[in-house]
Amino acid sequence: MLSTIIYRSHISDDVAYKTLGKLAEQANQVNESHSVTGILLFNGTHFFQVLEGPEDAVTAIYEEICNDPRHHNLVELMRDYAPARRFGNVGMELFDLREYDPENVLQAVLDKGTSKYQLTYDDRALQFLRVFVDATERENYFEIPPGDSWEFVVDREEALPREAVPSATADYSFAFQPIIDPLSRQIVSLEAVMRPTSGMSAADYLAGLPRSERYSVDLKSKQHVFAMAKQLGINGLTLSINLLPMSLAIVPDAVDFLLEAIHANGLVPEQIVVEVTENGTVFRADEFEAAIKKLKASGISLAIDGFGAGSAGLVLLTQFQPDKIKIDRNIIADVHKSGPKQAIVQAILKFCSSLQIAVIAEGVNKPEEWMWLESAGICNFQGALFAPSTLNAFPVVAWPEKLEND
Ligand code: FMN
Repeated sequence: MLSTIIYRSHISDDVAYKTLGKLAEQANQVNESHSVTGILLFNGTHFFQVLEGPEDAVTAIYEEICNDPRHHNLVELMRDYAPARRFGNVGMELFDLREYDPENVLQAVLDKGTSKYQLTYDDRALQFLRVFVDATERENYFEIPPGDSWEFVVDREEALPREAVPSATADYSFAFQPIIDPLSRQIVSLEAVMRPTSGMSAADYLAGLPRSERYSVDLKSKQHVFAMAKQLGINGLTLSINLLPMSLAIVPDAVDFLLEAIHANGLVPEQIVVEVTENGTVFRADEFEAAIKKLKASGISLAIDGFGAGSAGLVLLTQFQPDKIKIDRNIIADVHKSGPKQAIVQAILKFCSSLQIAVIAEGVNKPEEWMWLESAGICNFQGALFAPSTLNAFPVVAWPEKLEND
């Protein structure tokens, strides 16, 4: 199958420009022997490359390129399939954009680098080329240092052993994981996630219960969370709990039940955040909306969990706006390497800024993910990079510290 990959990257500091000609010469031979087209643009700091050809060959060459130390911060912009070649000339053509008149550079690339095969004006690959040549996306290139330029260090005081509390019930207990602001070293909130004793996920456990019990079990489990939070001594810290949207919509007086349990454990509604997923909010929309109104009127905050993974995300946002959005972990994973993920995060940040909604990145596991997201403007993070979720106990946080030699 004919495949096209486009990426951009940053040249490494120790690479002399004059060696690029040799690089292109060697690549030309490899590409030619595999019927691959490589168009490489260089603007003095960044590379931009189009690779097109048989999928296996393109993938194999691209893997080598990804591991090449001569560049870093490689971001994949496009991976697409086509019925016919867009770029006719196989081999490798290097364009140092600084040697061209900006007015004519795109035409020069097209004249030399392609045989104008199937290249229509609105072709996505051509648009990417155009954007790189015009440098219109340059403010979105966040250059991040290597992952090992930070160390993640447990605060000695926080590392003091924290007492685990007894499990909530025989069927399930709760794991706690903080949401933190790493640079100001603050725990923003503590999230409690149901952990069934059987080892299955909370979603599967609840889905396995008869419908008549599912939502009341979900709601009543929060009574245990509030009791555990009190035992753990969360004091004034914000506590995030998860609820199925339907538990709010169809259990009679669900909000009153929550409020009673909150007060009974010495907590206040203002320190509670209810996280709901997008899935399921579209059913029983009227009841759900009524429960949300009551929830908000009581002082409890609302967050959308796993934003971007469900089915109703943007429509939901037109109907009511939560206080917080947690961007789904699948969007966060390897965001520093993916152009589509970066574009989505930036769009989320833009509309959340217009709507005054706080943004949290969940499932942050790598320093590079955190650094890219921090550069994009996110301040609140949750993930194993900082603190694992901890059963029946207050988790210990490892705070990032910049290593001095970087
Ligand atoms: N190698 C290719 O075979 N084809 C290419 O199109 C290609 N483009 C490259 C673009 C850049 C910006 C860089 C830094 C390297 C490129 N290379 C390309 C070189 C590969 O990364 C790698 O060095 C090459 O596949 C030879 O690997 P080897 O020395 O391990 O055999």
